Amino acid sequence: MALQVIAAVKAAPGAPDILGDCPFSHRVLLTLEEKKVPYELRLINVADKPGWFLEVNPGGKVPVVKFDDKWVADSDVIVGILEERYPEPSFITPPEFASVGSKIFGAFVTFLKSKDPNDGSEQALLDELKALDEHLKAHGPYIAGEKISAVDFSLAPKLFHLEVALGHFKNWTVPESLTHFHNYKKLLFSRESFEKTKPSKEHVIAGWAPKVNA
Ligand SMILES: N[C@@H](CCC(=O)N[C@@H](CS)C(=O)NCC(=O)O)C(=O)O
Ligand SMILES: *[C@@H]1O[C@H](CO)[C@@H](O)[C@H](O)[C@H]1NC(C)=O
Repeated sequence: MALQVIAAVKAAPGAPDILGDCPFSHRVLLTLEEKKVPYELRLINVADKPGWFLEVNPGGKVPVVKFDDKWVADSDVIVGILEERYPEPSFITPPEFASVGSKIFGAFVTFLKSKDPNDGSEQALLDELKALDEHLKAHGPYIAGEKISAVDFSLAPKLFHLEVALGHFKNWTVPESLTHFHNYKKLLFSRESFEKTKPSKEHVIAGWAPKVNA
C-alpha cells in the first residue's frame, strides 16, 4: 500500500491555521483533489518556517509534497509525479497547448506593481488575455479542448489572484468583451476542487499588499 501523501502548502498571511494564497500550492491541491488522491495537509507559515520544513526542504519554498519517504519541491515536478503515480484520470496537456497562457501571471504582476499608468504594462496584460481568449474561442472551452488538463489547473489559481488583486488595488477588471475568457474562468472557479482549495480574497489581498506598496 502506498504511504500517505503529505502536502505542505502556504498558510494565509498572519493566519497560520488558514489555507493560504500561493498559486503554486493551490495548483498542487487542485491536482490532488481532481485525482482523488488522499493527502494530509500541512500549512506552512512562510514568515516563520518551521524547522522540520527547512530540514526536508532547504530551498524553503512551498509547495512540497512527501511521496513515500521523499519530500519533493516545485509544483511542476510534483504535478509530474502525481500524473505518473495516479494516471487516472489523466490530466496530461498535449505539448502544443502546454504553454498557452503562461505569460499572463508575469504580465499581471508587472501591471499590479506598476505606478506609471503609461508604462505599457496594462496593455501587455490585455494582449496576453486577448491571446488566451482567442485560443479558447478556437479550441475551448478548456485550453486543450473539451477536457480539463494540467495547464488549466496551473492557470486557474493565477487568474484568481489576477482578478482579486487587480480589482482591489487598481479597480481593474478583465474586459467583458473577452467572453471566452470569462466563460473559462467561470468553469474553473465553479469546480468543487477549486471551491475547496481557494484562498479567501482577503488573504490574497494581504499577500500582495507589501509588494504593491513596495
Ligand atoms: N517554482 C515554484 C515556485 C514556488 C514559490 O514561489 N512559492 C512561494 C509562495 S507562492 C514561496 O514559497 N515563497 C516563500 C519563500 O520564498 O520564502 C513552484 O512552482 O512550486
Ligand atoms: C471603479 O471602476 C468603476 C467602473 O469603471 C467605476 O464606476 C467606479 O467609480 C470605480 N471606483 C473607484 C473607487 O475608482
